[in-house]
Amino acid sequence: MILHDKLNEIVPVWRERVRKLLKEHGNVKVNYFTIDQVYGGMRDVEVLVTDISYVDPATGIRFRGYTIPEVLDKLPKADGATMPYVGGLYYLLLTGEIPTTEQARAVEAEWQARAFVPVHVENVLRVMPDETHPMTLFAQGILALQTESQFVKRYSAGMKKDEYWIPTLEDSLNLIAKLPVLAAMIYCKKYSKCEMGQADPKLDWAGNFARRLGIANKEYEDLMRLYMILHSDHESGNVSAHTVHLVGSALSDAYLAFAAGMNGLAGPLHGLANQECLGWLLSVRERFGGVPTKEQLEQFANETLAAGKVIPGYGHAVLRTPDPRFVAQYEFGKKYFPEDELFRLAELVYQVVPGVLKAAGKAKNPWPNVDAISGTLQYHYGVREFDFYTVLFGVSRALGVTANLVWARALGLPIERPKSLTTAMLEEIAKRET
Ligand code: AMX
Repeated sequence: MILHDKLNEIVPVWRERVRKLLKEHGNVKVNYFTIDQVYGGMRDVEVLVTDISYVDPATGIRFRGYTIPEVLDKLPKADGATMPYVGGLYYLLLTGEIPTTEQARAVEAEWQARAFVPVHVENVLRVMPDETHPMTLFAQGILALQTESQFVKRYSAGMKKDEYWIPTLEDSLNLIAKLPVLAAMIYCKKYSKCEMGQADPKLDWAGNFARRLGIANKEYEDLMRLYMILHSDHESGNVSAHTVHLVGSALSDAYLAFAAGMNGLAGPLHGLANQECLGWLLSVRERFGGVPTKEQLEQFANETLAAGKVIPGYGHAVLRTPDPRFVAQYEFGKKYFPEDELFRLAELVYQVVPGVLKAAGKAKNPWPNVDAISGTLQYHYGVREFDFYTVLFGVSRALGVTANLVWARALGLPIERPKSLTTAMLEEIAKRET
C-alpha cells in the first residue's frame, strides 16, 4: 500500500532526527520550557489551575486540601455505613466546605430526583454488537444523553456569559444522577447481570449503584462509596480531566466534554489499567495454580518487563510513594477479606513488584497506583467482568471533572489554545542557543 510503504521509509528517519534533537538539546529552553518538555507530553509543566484537588508527589491527592484519610473521616455518613455519602464529597468538591449531614443528603436527593434515563439511550446501546467494549458503550450512552443538555438550550436562547455556570451545574447534576443507571444498562447488556428496578429512596447514590449491579450487600455498598470517592478527581493534568476541561473550553456542554474525557479514560495507560491489572493478576494465578512464592512472582514480573510490557497498576506520572487511594482500598480488603486468594496475591505483588521495578531502573515511581488493587476488591464481591471496571472509574470521575467544569464556566476561563512549533524550528532554536 502506497502510504504504508512511504511512511515505512520515512518514519525511521524522523525517529532518528527527533532522538538526536532530544539527546543533544533536550534541555535547551524554548521560551519557558525545555525541548524535552515540548516533545515529552508537557510533563511537569505548570500551566493548569484548579482549586478542587491537588496531587502532592509525597502525600498523594488532596480534595480541597483534605487528604484521603481526612475526607473519609470528616464527610458525613449514612446510618450504618462506614463510608461517607458521595453527595457530601460533591458538595466539598464544588464549595470547598465540609457539608453537614443535611447538606450531603440534599445533594443525594437532587441526584435521586434526576436519575431518569430517556428510552432512546437504551435503544442506542441495544443496536451495538455484543462484543462492543463497555467503555465504548459508556461514551455512546453519554453522547445520547446530550439531548438533555440545559446548557445547549439556554445558550441557543441567548444566555449571558456570567450565567454559563448555572446550566453547567444543572447538566452536571443530571449527568451524575443518570450515570449509574447508564452503567447498569451496559452491565445488563454485556453480562445480563443487573437490577434495573426503581431506586431505593432510602439508599444513597452509591448504594443504589451497588444494588443496580445486582449486589445487595452492605459491604459492597460501602466499597462503592469508597471507590466513587477515591477515583473522583486527580487534579487537572491527567488525560480524562484535561480532556474534559479542553473540550469544555470550547463551550461544549458537560455531556460532550465528559464523553470526550471518557474516551481518554479508555486508554490502557490511563483508566484501562485497572482491567489490565486484574488480567495480569489472574495470569499469575493461572500460571502458578494459586498464589506463587516470592521468587516465582519476581521471575514472572521480570518476564513481563523482558517482553517489553509494563506491570499494570505500578508507577505514576506524579506520585513518588504508594498511592493513598491504593492504601485506602488495600485497608478495606485487609479488614473484610484478608484470606481471599486474589487479595493475597495482590498483597504479594505489592511486596515484590516495587523491588523488581527499582532493580530494572526505569520507572521513576515503583509504587502501586490506584489500579493495583481496585479490581481485586470488585472481583471479590462478584463484579468479575474486568472490562467493566473502567466504567466504574468513569462514573466516579464525573464528580471531579464536572466540578471543574462548573468552576471553569463560573470564572469565565477561555478556550484552550496552546501554540505549536515544527521540529525544524526547534532545531533552529537549539542551534542558536548552543
Ligand atoms: N512497568 C514497567 N515499566 C514501567 C512502569 C511499569 N509499571 N512504569 C513506568 N515504566 C517505564 C516507562 O514505560 C518508561 O519507559 P520508557 O522510558 O522505555 O518509555 C520509564 O519507566 C519511565 O516512565 P515514568 O516516567 O516512570 O512513568 P510515566 O510518567 O511515563 O508513566 C505510567 C506513568 C502510569 C503511565 C507508567 O508508570 C505505566 O505505564 N504504568 C503501568 C500502567 C498503569 O498502571 N497505568 C495506570 C495509571 C493510573 C491511572 O491513570 N489509572
